Amino acid sequence: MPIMTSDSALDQPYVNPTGYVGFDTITSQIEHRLLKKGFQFNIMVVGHSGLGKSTLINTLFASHLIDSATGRDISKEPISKTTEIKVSAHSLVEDRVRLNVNVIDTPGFGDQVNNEKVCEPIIKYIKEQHSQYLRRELTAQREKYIPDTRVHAVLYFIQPNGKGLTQLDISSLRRLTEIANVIPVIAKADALTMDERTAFRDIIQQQFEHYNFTIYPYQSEDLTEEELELNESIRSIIPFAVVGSEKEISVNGELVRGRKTRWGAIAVEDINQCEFVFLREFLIRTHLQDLIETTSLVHYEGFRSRQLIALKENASSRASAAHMSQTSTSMLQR
Ligand SMILES: Nc1nc2c(ncn2[C@@H]2O[C@H](COP(=O)(O)OP(=O)(O)OP(=O)(O)O)[C@@H](O)[C@H]2O)c(=O)[nH]1
Ligand SMILES: [Mg+2]
Repeated sequence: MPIMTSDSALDQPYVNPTGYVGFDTITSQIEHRLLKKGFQFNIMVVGHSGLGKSTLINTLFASHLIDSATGRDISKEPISKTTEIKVSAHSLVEDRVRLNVNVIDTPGFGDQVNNEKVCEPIIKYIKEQHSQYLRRELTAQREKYIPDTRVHAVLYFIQPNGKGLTQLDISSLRRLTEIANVIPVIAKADALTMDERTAFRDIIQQQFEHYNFTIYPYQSEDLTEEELELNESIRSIIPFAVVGSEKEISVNGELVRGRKTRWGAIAVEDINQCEFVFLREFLIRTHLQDLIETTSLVHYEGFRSRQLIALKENASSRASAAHMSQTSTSMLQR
């Protein structure tokens, strides 16, 4: 009997069961399983030094994630300079949903003696997570749940210099966009006026196009009309102009997360003052699952197939070398 492919299954006319079968509960079964397991989301911050990378991560999750491992109440202390790649694991719960977040904080560029190599450890870290996953996947007794440490999103911080990307940005973005979902942001946007931000965004977008960087979210044929529209509007405001703050300030007698600037107070969550809320919605509310899936289906898959092809080629060249030496030995013996 021929096996029905999914395409031909889709072409079949609908069949209405005569009695209740019960598979309409499948969505709640999936939901139950996912809720039990929780979600794993790994986010990395990268960019020049002192751009507010550590601060923004803490603003994003509305808690003092970085440095929280020490267990001290440090929410009132300033964040210290990041000097090495530091991973901190957190479990956040909202309603019934558990979100496990790994934050990978990286040292800012510009402090190292050899700046050309500054991105190297970051690239190595991302690749290493892929190769660890692959190793665990290839063991004979594969684990039921392989812990996922693959980097799902790289928040890339751009200096608000009004001019454009630096050479270091260009070389780093070129490599990062090839192996991970990169989401660029204009850091410390309070340093620019609204008009300056728009002009700066245009320059950056042109540079992305010029250098052919594939910035997340990607074009895909599998998306619905609605998703395509959403992605289009997101692309138009990338890079998000953001402001981060760990402190609360008083705005109209109300305490809100924000900063005092020379132009007055900026409330981080005010959509008229910066795009922090859009970034958070995009990362956590609309694209969290897609970031996780894309990492697995695009970036990891690419890594996996390259590795396996290399392995196969290696094995076959070893086999042919062995065959050749065997043949020459037998010829010599003749
Ligand atoms: N004006 C302004 N200052 C900010 C903003 N975000 C953070 N800062 C300040 O910038 C300084 C550096 O912030 P960090 O979060 O440590 O920056 P970083 O990018 O992690 O720095 P490195 O770890 O050294 O690379 C701190 O004094 C922050 O308070 C922002 O959006 N606007
Ligand atoms: Mg830092």
